[in-house]
Order: sequence, then C-alpha cells, then structure tokens
Amino acid sequence: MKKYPLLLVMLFLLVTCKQSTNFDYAKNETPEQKNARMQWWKDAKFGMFIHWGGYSHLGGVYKGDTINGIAEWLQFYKKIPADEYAGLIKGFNPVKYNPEEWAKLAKDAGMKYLVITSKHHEGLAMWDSKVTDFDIVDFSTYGKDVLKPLAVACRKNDVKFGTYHSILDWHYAEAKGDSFHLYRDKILKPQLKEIMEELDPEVMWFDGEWIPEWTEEQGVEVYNYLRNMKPDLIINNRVGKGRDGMQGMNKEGAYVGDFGTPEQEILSGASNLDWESCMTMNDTWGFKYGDTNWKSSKTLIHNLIDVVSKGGNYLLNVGPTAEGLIPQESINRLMEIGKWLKINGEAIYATKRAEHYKDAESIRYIANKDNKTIYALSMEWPGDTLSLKYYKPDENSEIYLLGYPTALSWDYDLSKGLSINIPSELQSPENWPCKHAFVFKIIGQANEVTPVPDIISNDKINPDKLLFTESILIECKNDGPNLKIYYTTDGSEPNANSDIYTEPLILEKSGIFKCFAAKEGKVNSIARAVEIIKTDKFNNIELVNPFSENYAAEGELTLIDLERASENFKDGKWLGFEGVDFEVIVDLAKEKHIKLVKVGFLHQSGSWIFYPENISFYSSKDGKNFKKVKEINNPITKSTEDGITDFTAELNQNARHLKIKAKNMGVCPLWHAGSGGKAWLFVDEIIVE
Ligand code: FHN
Repeated sequence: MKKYPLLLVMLFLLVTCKQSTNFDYAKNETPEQKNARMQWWKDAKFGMFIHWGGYSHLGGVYKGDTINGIAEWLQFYKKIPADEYAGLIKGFNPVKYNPEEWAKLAKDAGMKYLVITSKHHEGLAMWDSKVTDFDIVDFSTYGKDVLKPLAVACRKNDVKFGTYHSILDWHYAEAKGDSFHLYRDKILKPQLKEIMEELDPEVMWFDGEWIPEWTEEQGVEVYNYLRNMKPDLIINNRVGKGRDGMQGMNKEGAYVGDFGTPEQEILSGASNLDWESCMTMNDTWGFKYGDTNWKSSKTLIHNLIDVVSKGGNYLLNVGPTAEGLIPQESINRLMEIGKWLKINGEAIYATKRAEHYKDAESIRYIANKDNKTIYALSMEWPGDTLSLKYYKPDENSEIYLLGYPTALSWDYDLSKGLSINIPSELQSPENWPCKHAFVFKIIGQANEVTPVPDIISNDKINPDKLLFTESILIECKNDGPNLKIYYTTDGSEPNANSDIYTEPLILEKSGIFKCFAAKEGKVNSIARAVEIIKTDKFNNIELVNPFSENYAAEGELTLIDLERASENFKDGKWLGFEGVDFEVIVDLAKEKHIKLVKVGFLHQSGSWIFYPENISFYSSKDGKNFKKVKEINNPITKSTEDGITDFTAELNQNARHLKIKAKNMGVCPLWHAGSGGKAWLFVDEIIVE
C-alpha cells in the first residue's frame, strides 16, 4: 500500500472532516457568507405564514364568548389553566386537511416559501414529538402528523418549507421562572432537534422571545445549535433579544438572527438590512369565527409592493380552520395576488432596492439586478400620462407597461422629468393589463432631483396638518443654492407660473399649502403639502413625550380632531406611546369656562396596550402656573377588561391651558405573557366641554 507523508494524511482529514459541530456561526460567519446563504430568501420576496394549532379548534370562542383580540391568545385572555385548555383542544380533528392543496395554493399565489407553526404559545407540537405526548399525534383526536406531509408537498411544488416555533410556552409549568432551563433543555431544544431531523426546514422562525426567562446568550446558543445541524438554515431575529418591539428591527448593537421581523406593519422607509414584514389578512393569526375584517386584494398587493420597494420580504398569514381548510376569503385574495404576480412578478422576484424607492405617494420603484432596468409601480391607474421624476430613460430606449405588448411613447423634460404616454385604448378598466397596480419597465438611470422643500410652522417640520385660530406663519426651507420654491395655498398643484416663495407667509384662512422646488439643470422636486385648519377651539397642542412613528395617526392633532378611534388599535386613529408616559399641554386659544375634560385610552392587554395606572388633570390661565384639579388612580390587574375608557375630570372653572399626565406601566407586568416587554399607551380624543 502506498505510504503518504503523515502531514498529507492529517491535511486530508482536516479538509474532509465535516465542519465541527460547535462552530460559532453567530460570531464568525462573514457578511459574504451570510448573503450567499440568504440569496434565495432575498430573491423570494413573498411567503405564506400559517398559524394552525389547537387554538384553531376553538376559533376564538370560549364558553360561547368570542374573545377580543387574536384567536391564538384565547388561553391567555381567558386565563385558562394548562390542563383545562388541553382538554378544550383535545377534539382537534382537521379531517379536511389536504397539504397538497395548501402547498399548491401557496405556489399559485406566487409565494416562494411557507412558514407554519410547529408549536405556538399553547405548547401543542404539530408533529409526532418523542419528548412529549402533548402533540397532534398522541394527544389530539386527529392522531396524525401534519407537518411532514406539508413539507413534502411544499418541496414538490417548489415552495421552500419553514417552521415557526414559540419560545414562550403556556403548557409546561417549567417554562416559567427559575425552572425555565428545564423546559429549555427537556422540551424546547429536543423538539427543535426533532424538527430539524424530521422536517429539515429552510427557515426557523422564532417567536415569544420577549419573556424575561429568555436571554440573548440563550438565543446565540440555540442559533449555533441549529446552524451546526444545518449550516444554511435561515433564522429570524426573534431567536435572540435584539428585536425592538413590534416594529421588528433590532435595537442598537449586535444581536443574533438573520433578519428583522416587523409585525403588522411596514418599515416607514427603505432599509439595506434583511427584513420581513409579517401580516394577517384580517385581524387574527389563528382562525377566529366572525373576524371578517379582511384586507382587500388591492391592499395586500400594495403592501407587497411597498415592502419589496423598501428592501423587504412579505410574509402573509392564513389561519386554517379546525377542519383543516384555509378560509375562502384568504384563498380568493391569494388567487388575486397570484394573478397579479403572473403578469408583474419580474418587478418583484430577484430584484433589489432602487436608488430612490418612491416617487409621488402612490409610486414605488424597484430595481432589476442588471443595474439598468427600473420598474415604476403605480398603485393607481395613471390615466393618460404617468409622470416620474426620479429616473431618466436611456436615449431611444423603450418603455413597457407589463402585460401590454406595445412599447409606450414617452417624453423627457429636464424640469418636469419623465412623462409616459398611455394609449387611449387602455383607459377603460376592462382594457387594463391587470388590476390593483401597474408596472412600467424603464431602461435608464437615476436622476438628479431637486430636494423637496421643508415646511416649518409652530416649531413643527413637515406636519400633515396645522391648527390655528387667528393666523399662522408658514416657512419653506430648502438648503440648496440657486433654486426657486413655487407654492399655492388653495390645494392646487403649484407650477412654474405659481407664486414664488421669498419670505415666511402669514395665512389666515383654512386651506392646503403646497410647494415644490426647482433648480437649473435638475428635475423639479416633488410637491410637499400641509393642511391648515382654522379653529376657534384650540390654539396649540404640545406633547412632552414622542408618540411611536408606527402609531402616529395624524400626529398630535389626532387628539382634537373630533374623530374617535375604534377598538382596532391599527385603525390609524390612535396615538401610540411605547414605554413612555403620555403628557400633553393644550392651549384653548383663549380663557373660557370649562365644565369638564375627558381623554380616551385603549386597553388590549393581549397587544401589550394598557390603560394608564394614574392620570392627573391640571389647569392654568397663563400656561405657566398649573394647578392639579383631579387625579385618578387606576390599578391595572389581570382582570382589567379590554376596551376604551374616557377618563374624565369635572373642572367647572375658567382656564385657557390644560395639562394631562397619564402614567404608562412602562413594561408589561410580571403576570403578563409579554412581561419585560415595553407596555403601550394608546390615546385618542381629548374632549373639552
Ligand atoms: O404572540 C404572537 C402572535 O400570536 C403571533 O404569532 C404573532 C405573529 O408573529 N407573533 C406574536 C405577537 O407578536
């Protein structure tokens, strides 16, 4: 036998031996390696989220009472002990479950991957787990595994398969407090190993990481544990403690996990980080009888476009029923989206963020990786002409509307930008190439665009609305040299014949102020607008702490616009304060006799939204010296019912200024599933009588 030098043999062993099983991927993986591993996920853009478990058997109903809030939280909302809850879901028997149908639906909807709950907070394992009998095979009436057949069906339909796994667990007594490590080592990690070995998922989507028992260190350990089992596995940021609330992206600092996870919302701007917005189609993740608040197909397609234009993925949820059927309303929407993607998918899949991600409000840009094709996606039908500012077509290049075979004529004018002419034959909706959003394919480059001016008034920059009683000072600012700002005050579109801004304006009538900036050799800026409202009720309203930009409604004016928000905290009418107190000073413009003041708050503990624990009312005539007129103590307990309450103070005195201070719990209380996570105050409508 040929003899090889020892060194060569050792080298051979070193090279061939599988990577060690305790490689620290979290610390040592390079950005290039991570990008290569995630490339399919980055290109996929659109996935299906499935929330399906024992809670689906209940559909949000307990003893005939339908809960407020998300259905999979029924056990928590109704404070049902684990054993009693287990008894309620034992009858889970999805006899109409057809994994091939689900996988095919995902494929036909244009979804490139699917993430299904392997175990939600309730603790029921949706496969035949060997570490417990609390699983769908040994415990439920159905008695069969549902995940493996779905994984097989997904792969048959070219849909990548992923699992959602909750760290938080309401079933096992050990999963709380000092014994958590027993749950982690006896249940959590062994079940993760089973999932990896049985299902070989491409994505592991953690949740429930907010519990105080979980730490970043444990997250790093589990991340490496899984990656050493499957090096190219993709794991979200909820494996660790980096996520900063529902906006889903990481706090400052280095945290484990491959992508950010905004939930029920979309980043306000574009990001170069990897992120995925997960959303429901109605208001619940798990199936819930009577939740008919379905988003339209148009809204869902617009969400997909908005997310992708900002560099993210869209994980859209379905909540199958107790029988194992995906609701028809979900199927209808998914088929609509699939139809749209069949025509416009090239503007979504395997694309990248464009240099400018938006033009006017209803227009988004997405770039092809070839660095010369740009897609302009108009969320509304543009009529005869589509005007774009941020891209200039190459000389003699052709522009197409996806789904329409003939090239469109276009003009380019340095000041106005690009005008794409749309044939009259297309103007009637039945001749549109598709519905909901329209994609224009341009070969060209980004433009030099004049920056849009800032509108400043009452120390606010670019407010949507401004309130005044007598008159209001409006200032336009644009740092660039040699440029002109044109404006109108009646809401009409300003143009080169409009008034030119030379100094701050004093306006005395309600209206809409609009302006844009023009500079020689550059494309004009887009227009900026602000609604100015003359009122005799309030002169100014000032908040001490900022509201969250994700629950900003119309800014502080929301509090006095006489529009009441609903129990749906996502109705865009609440001001949300994350972890901070609510403190407001209201100037009533002049001294008046005040009978009472009331302010509305929302309580939805399942969504981490609580009433204030204490609220105080103050009045003043000069805006400097305030006197407390009432203090309400409002202890929050597990039994505090969800709902909206107006906290009221009778004044029966003259005053011009009011101050209201409401104490936020700061963090979710120990008895709460989200204990340790930031608590929210949701406020709307201050009423002065
Ligand atoms: O508590 C869960 C909730 O039930 C659902 O799973 C969402 C979707 O990711 N995540 C948590 C709430 O933030």
